Amino acid sequence: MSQNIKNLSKLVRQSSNRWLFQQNRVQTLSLNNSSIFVKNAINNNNSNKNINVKYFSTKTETQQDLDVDKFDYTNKLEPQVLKDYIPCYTVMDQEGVVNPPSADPNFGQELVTKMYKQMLLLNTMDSIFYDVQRQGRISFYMTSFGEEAIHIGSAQALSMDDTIFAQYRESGVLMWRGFTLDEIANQCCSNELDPGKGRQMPVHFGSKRINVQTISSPLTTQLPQAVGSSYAQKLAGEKNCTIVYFGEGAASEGDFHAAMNFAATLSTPTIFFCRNNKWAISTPASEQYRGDGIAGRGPSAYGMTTFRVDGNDIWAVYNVTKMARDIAVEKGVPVLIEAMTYRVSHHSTSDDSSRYRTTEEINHWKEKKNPVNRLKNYMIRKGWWTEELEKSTIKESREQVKAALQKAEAQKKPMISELFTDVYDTIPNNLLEQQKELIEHIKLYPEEYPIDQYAPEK
Ligand SMILES: Cc1ncc(C[n+]2csc(CCOP(=O)(O)OP(=O)(O)O)c2C)c(N)n1
Ligand SMILES: [Mg+2]
Repeated sequence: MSQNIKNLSKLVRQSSNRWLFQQNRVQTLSLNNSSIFVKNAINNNNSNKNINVKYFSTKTETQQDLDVDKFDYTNKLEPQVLKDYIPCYTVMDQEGVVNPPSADPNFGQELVTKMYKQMLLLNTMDSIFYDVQRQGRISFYMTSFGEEAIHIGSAQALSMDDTIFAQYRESGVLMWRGFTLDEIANQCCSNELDPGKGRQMPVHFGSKRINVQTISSPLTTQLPQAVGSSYAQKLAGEKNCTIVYFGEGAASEGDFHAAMNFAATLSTPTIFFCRNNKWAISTPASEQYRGDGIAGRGPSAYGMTTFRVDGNDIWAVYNVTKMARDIAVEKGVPVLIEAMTYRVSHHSTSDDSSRYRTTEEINHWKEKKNPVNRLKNYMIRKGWWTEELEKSTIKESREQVKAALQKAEAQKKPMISELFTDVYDTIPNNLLEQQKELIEHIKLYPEEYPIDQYAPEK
């Protein structure tokens, strides 16, 4: 089939690791299944015959597609309103029964037990770190109570080569990828083993080893970045995608719309994963949007493949994320997921949610829609779990978390001079002067500063 192609992209290799990206307009090329064959050299007059040139399409359009008026015309004057809401996909009830049974991913006992234990470990860690913050031992903390199924279900559906951009309430995703309790404790305690050298607030994790970009607090900045990351994956011909997690509150930022439109028009393999937990600090979701929530923006506004899923059902989250990943990677297009859930905890240690919502509301979600209990009931039905196992696992988790915390608290803080490093490749003179001044000042008044808590200067 011969098609008109617009926006054919050309990657020109400038040197071994430098690529120049250019746009070309071409007339014809042939399509064979999903492969695109460019007819000979498109730029026949390209004088740089010897440079390595890769061609691929960012967009194919049939003649029909070029007609932007896809709607019907009508002579009836009537206001149009939203008619259909996107349904919420769910397969496992609170008793752990999967319907239809074919929707059960049917993982073995070992893997499901690992998933469940990970949820318990996340809960245990959150409880201990929350208390530790209240005792003033760390400066800040955010828990993930109520969103455990989103973390483990979605993370299990991804490949380690898929890049992750997180917002901040996704610790379980990192843990599932192998981010250790020691790494978490070192970051939260801002000690010298923290790769960020204590410059970020607690829970702003990141790790190259597990392919998770460092979290940054300004909301929604990670969405356009994730589109760039997935576009780069596509240009490099990788069979991977980038997933970006964000809250329904973050989706009110302009960056959400810019990112969605870039992803849609550039056809990038991005998974936009919205955790709709009904609250953005004290602002309820009902004050964030009108219409059909976040999912409703996908198909109509951005022409994007979209799912709405029960975020408290781990198998539904897994199935949806797996399908989203297949679509993103195989078709090279973005997918939007809106996972419906509830933020059971306070927003962070700086928040008291009893000021703006009722205990009844929280208890409803804790008791009637609890994602951890749902998986527990599934396991009990299979004969894989007992109350004794539950008790011993929680006890073990507490010991692991406490041990990691004790070790992290015993570490020194990063060297004071590190305050000035890593922003510039070469530290500019004005910063060097300030660094010298600070070190001299501390030497002059040692009794005024707890310098023994910091790693000695090298
Ligand atoms: C640009 C920007 N504006 C405001 C804030 C302050 N802030 C931090 S978290 C938050 C609420 C975000 O809610 P949501 O995206 O729903 O995520 P959730 O906390 O519910 O997981 C706000 C307003 C910020 N960090 N960045
Ligand atoms: Mg929220």
